[in-house]
Amino acid sequence: MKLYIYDHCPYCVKARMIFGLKNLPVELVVMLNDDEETPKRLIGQKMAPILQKEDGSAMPESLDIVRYVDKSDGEPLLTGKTNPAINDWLRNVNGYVNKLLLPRVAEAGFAEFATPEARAYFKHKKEANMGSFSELKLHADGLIKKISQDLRDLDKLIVKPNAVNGELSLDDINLFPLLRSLTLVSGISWPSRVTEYRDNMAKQTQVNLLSSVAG
Ligand SMILES: N[C@@H](CCC(=O)N[C@@H](CS)C(=O)NCC(=O)O)C(=O)O
Repeated sequence: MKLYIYDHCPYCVKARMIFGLKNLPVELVVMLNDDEETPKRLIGQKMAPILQKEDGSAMPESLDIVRYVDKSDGEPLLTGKTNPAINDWLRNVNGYVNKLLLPRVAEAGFAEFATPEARAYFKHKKEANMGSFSELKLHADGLIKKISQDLRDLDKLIVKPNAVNGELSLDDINLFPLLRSLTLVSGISWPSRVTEYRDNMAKQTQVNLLSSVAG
């Protein structure tokens, strides 16, 4: 199967995680960020991730892909209970974290930005929604303090390094992509259990962290 992604995209990381966790082969195709033709041909809109199955049919929506792949061998892995506190934590952090992340993403060495046009497309589209990146960057120090405090709260919720609630669940699929994105940002203080969880999940899911991609 082929998985069409952007490397920076947290939804794409969700889909990548399930292949890695199950150790199933998948061909990753990183689209250029300004390539509208490929996703429109596959699913009728410009959106990633997209799973192309062996029969050629294409499936959008990260969590649909996760469920489909997890069930594909009759031995689902994501059988653990979710914890509403993880969902609440993510909802709070997702309310502000893009202000910190998107200006960094726009400057980092991701394959979807291999041409200047692809990088400019991303910046233009996101700035239209979020305001100018140079303005957002002025708030970086405050946002780094805020996320560092929120990570301290998360530390208390981590049950095991190999599964946030002790047994793999959708909470892991939702939480790890955000932690991976945060590794783009230097200066964050990472509490020990969150660090151990982040590093262990990167290994288990075979999805790289981003410390070396930062621009
Ligand atoms: N509900 C979708 C959301 C996916 C999504 O928002 N993907 C973003 C990239 S992070 C996207 O493709 N946006 C269109 C664009 O980048 O032009 C999912 O879970 O798969």
